[in-house]
Amino acid sequence: MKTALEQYDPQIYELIKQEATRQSGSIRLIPSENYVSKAVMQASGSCLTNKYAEGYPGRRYYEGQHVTDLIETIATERARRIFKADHANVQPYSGSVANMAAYAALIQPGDTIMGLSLVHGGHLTHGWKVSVTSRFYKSVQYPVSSETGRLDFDHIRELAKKNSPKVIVSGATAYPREIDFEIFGDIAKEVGAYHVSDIAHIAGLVVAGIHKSPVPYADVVSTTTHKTLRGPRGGMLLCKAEHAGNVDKAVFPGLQGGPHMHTLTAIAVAMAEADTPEFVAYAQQIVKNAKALAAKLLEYGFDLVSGGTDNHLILIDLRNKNIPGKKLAKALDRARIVSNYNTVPGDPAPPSNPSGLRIGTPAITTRGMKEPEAEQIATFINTVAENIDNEAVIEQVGKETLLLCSQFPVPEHFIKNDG
Ligand code: DSN
Repeated sequence: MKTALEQYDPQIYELIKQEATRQSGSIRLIPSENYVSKAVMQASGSCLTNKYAEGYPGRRYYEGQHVTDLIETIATERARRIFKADHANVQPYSGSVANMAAYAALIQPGDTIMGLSLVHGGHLTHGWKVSVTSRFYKSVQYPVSSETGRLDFDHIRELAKKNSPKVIVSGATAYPREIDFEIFGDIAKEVGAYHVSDIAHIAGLVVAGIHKSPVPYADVVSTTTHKTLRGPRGGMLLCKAEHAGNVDKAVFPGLQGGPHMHTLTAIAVAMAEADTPEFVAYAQQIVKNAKALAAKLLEYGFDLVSGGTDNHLILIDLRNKNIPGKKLAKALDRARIVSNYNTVPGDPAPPSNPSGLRIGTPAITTRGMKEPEAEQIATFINTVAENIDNEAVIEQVGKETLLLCSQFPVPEHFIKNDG
């Protein structure tokens, strides 16, 4: 029997099916992407999308909140429990809004924020020049060390003392090493700044206890819910009790109107999934897979920023291979391996055509792939890089990729892929 979507809008139905097929028939290495479970997908596609719920449980501006209040309370409690935080707000639409809300809760426009430079692995909203965060706030950006590719805390402390920021942001979107949030907390205290920690990428590793949590050392912790945490597309803030009121006000009514209740519902389900031994095993495997992939790439002579990885992510500096990041990303895509081109620290090339490639292992780990498959993927990447202008070889790798994918099915969806 045809689904309602298939009957009503065959064009969109067909496109969703094509995307489902693409997602199942490719090796997705974008480190911020994943596959949610069928349960999360069902909650996300539920009737909660029909409900407005401006405000917070027990304090709404619309009636009919018997269920929404319970769902938001459950989502919040689960988030608080797994992150061991005093307070959680699960309403941010995504990570960028969550970061804006964290700043709005703590400081005033015109104050100074200090975050990791985008071209060294930070996020746009950590004060990068094209982000409104650098218009609303004065922005100071810290780099990673040009020698080690790692955070240089002496330099960060020196910059903080010189610029007296009101907020120091820890966290990254393209940093392959574990971050010492305690030192960030110490530096922030030394200069009288608040510490905001953005753990969007590593939240799943933090919940699983693989990376140290910033919660004890940060005033506010911001995260997305869809990366290693493997929930729906959304954002979340965790904070100390003293900031709870300001954080809530910054999200609503400060930056947002009604929360997306279908997303909150799916976040609740994802937080329950994250509170299981299976999730811990998945998170451990993410890191094992990343390390295996990195080790094999090193064997093939790839230059990795910082020399390897402690987390889910690998940043390849392609300058020694003389291949632009974009060219390799596009060739890999033709071989059904999906990555993203990325700047590397000190990159002489522009962000639109940078020298690096960013890859990660959350999505392949969710499919059940382990170290042998991670090594196999490194071999695929090397074969494509070595034959970057040879379409026949790239096509052959694409066939092998498809075969590998067929052995590791993705979580089911209501619209099935074409195999
Ligand atoms: N969070 C970013 C990423 O890492 O892909 C996008 O904003």
